[in-house]
Amino acid sequence: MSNPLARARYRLAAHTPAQLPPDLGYEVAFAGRSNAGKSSALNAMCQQNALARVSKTPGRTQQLVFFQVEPHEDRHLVDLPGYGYAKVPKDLQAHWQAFIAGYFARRGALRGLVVVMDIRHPLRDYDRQMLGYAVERGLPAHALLTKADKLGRGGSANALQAVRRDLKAAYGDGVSVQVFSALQKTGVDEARAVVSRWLGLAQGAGEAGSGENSAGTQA
Ligand SMILES: Nc1nc2c(ncn2[C@@H]2O[C@H](COP(=O)(O)OP(=O)(O)O)[C@@H](O)[C@H]2O)c(=O)[nH]1
Ligand SMILES: [Mg+2]
Repeated sequence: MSNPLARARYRLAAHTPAQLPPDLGYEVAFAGRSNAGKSSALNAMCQQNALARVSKTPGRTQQLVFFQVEPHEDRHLVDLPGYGYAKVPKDLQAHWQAFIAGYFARRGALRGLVVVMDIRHPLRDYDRQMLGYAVERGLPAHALLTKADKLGRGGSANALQAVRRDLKAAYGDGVSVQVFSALQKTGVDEARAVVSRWLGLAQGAGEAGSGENSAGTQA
């Protein structure tokens, strides 16, 4: 057993750089367009039903939500603001661009980025922008192609190959990718292993390499 992320809990939501927790320890950021399945992916990886719903207040989605991975005080999962339905005024958009760009450029604790994408609509502008921030900074990124249950096995495999090729051409070897389904729990162990490694948390004995859908990952 032993899921290193099982004891993640809500810590705070930051609307401005001044509200970020001290820049210490290790953190992994999660990005995704609205409705891509990011909250569901976080909950599946942490084996919790409502972790990522804590701060889900309509109209206040523009915040960086920090989940502390207990018992550690300095390991965090960071839920980045999504992009999509909400019509955001231009000046607020500019504020967010600057906040996120600055976070990626300067956050010392940031160890990696997970980009959650609907397997049927991967690599949209927002996804590429987030991947670009990580790669420019020299940070590793990992793409989850989620809702894989919506495609058959063959469809998922095709989508994975296409995205892998695209990522390789655009970003070289810095971005890995796997299929995922929060509904069917496909690829959860694999995603958790990547995030745990970036956080410096060992996967429990017997869990790493258990092989659930391990064919999907590119190292
Ligand atoms: N079929 C399927 N639906 C999913 C999956 N993950 C999320 N969803 C659904 O997609 C919608 C958006 O999910 P949510 O996690 O809130 O997305 P977020 O906006 O990116 O945080 C919800 O209706 C979820 O039930 C999945 O793996 N498979
Ligand atoms: Mg969400």
